[in-house]
Amino acid sequence: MKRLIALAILALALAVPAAAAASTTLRISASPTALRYSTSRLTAHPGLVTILMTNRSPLRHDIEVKGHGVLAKGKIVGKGGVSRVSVRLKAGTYTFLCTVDSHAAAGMKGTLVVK
Ligand SMILES: [Cu+2]
Repeated sequence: MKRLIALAILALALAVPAAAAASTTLRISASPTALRYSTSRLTAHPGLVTILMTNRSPLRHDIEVKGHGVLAKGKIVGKGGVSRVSVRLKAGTYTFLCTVDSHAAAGMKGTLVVK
């Protein structure tokens, strides 16, 4: 019985680092009618964070994540395309935005909270 408990504790100890290195995939889209994404707030766990941004707009858009020394950018895509950014993030608050022209200033941006 003691051995079983010891094994259970060991299993828990091994499971914790795996959870801390979780990966999160977030799906958003670009509005077909405004310089906006489908959301201005995203949350993820520390670890590998992937954002897939589907462009439903006739304008070209992309997705970039920045903050805390991180700068990662997906490609610029036209209507129907998917811009993908994948980056390892620690806990903190980051910004996601479109880098095309002045789209971010017009509102095409949001906050990504990693916790
Ligand atoms: Cu844009």
